Amino acid sequence: MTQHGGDDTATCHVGMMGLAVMGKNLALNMADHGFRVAAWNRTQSVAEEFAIEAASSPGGATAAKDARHFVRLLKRPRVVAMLVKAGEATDWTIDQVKDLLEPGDVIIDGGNAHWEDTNRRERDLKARGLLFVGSGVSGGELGARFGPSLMAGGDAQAWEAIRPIWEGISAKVDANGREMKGAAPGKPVAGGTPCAAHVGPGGAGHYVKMVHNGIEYADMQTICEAYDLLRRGAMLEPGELSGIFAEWNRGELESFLTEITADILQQKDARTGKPFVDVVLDAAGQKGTGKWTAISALDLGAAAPTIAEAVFARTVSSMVDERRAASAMIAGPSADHMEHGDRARVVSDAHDALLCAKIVAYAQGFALIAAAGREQGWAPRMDRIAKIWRGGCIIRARLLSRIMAAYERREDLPNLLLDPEIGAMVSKAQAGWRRTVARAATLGVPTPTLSSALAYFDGYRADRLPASLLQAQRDYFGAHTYERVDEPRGKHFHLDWPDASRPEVVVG
Ligand code: 2AM
Repeated sequence: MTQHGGDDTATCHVGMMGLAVMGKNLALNMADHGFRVAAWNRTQSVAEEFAIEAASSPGGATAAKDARHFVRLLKRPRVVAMLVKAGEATDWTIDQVKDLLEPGDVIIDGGNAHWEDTNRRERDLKARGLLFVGSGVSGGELGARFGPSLMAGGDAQAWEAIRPIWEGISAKVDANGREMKGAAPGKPVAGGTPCAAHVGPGGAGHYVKMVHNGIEYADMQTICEAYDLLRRGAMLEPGELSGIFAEWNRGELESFLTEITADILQQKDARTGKPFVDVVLDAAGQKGTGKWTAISALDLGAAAPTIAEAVFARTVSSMVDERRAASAMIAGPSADHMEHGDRARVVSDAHDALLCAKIVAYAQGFALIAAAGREQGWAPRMDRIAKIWRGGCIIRARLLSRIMAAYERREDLPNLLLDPEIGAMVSKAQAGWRRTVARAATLGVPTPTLSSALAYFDGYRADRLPASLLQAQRDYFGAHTYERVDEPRGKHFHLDWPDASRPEVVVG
């Protein structure tokens, strides 16, 4: 077998189109697992370089000269993965091969497509007999190289065709739900549960990846708020806080994000010797998946306020100059630190707030996936989603094993907060959560996600909400009608408000 495309026989198990860092790393991962890769890139020299790099791996690779050659290199049914820029580049890349492929062949888009584009592409390709999988790929460059979390959407038949590859290259978790590491980079993990699954048809895979990112926004922001409150409220230094996060990482809060937070907080800036967090500009960036999640929640009428708050918190942070000016003009509360004796309590309360808010962010994310599933007819498998988020991805966390168990106990669980085990965790921790939010409000430390999660929790568990007053207001100014507590749902009334003597009328 040659590496440079002279060989036209179908020797490759999988094709990869788009060999920038994500595509290249995913393809090297495939080759490490013994899959021979046909490599194609818009700029052909990139494919040649890739084949040379992959030559020493068990699978190896063949660089394709052009799309026709690429397709000829693939065993049937052909599996073509693509990792190119989301948007027009994806459509263009599909166009390069769609006329060359045959019914039953599979195209996988592992890019960051919007799920509605994935729905469209799947429909269009199905009309040609081609199977299309929109797969979320999480874990960044390192995840792609050594084990990502893979959330595949599309036909069950397409999943069966790609399953050995997708399960093979994904991250693996052990019996305790912890990510396993290979003996050395490029040496695959033996055994373990794969973090790859079919989560539903059409755009479900990309939808689940989008919500993963939304939860990630909330998860990161809650950590930042706990850090801020402990630093400004309890006068703890970054070095001490690093130790606190490291300790939390040995308990229920164990997660990739808790772990890296402990690392970050002990990092010193080489130039100034200051804590690294103090030299980083406090303006958060965003690429849009958190925003997409919040927009989708609003479109569906699903409540994901904590995820939305996390997006807005980044937006507020990015208004650096305006905040600096406002800070000189608007005073906050005068008390600026805790009693020293309270420290241990403040720290353990912050832990509890973080745990509860994290659970709420997951509850909102899963409820959002369920709502999208109902609208799209996807029947997404929640237990599988929790299962494959346990390794490879940014939100991997101990809590996800509990969430998986909750959905295994009850597949149609309407909200994670209703699971007995998870509900008990929140009950136990809620007093500390409330004290944390109250403390932050008193001190003037912003905690948009910790607070919004608590408001969601109290709203969700409320037997009666002041929406009764709200409906009365709507009926007063707009004759929008209201329902009565003592009449069946769907029966609408209107009161002629300014004239108090007039009786209410039944509207429908
Ligand atoms: P390139 O190497 O030829 O630039 C990530 O940028 C990947 O997407 C790369 O493989 C890149 O190909 C490809 N890509 C970026 N923009 C593209 C476009 N407009 N059309 C096709 N492929 C594109």
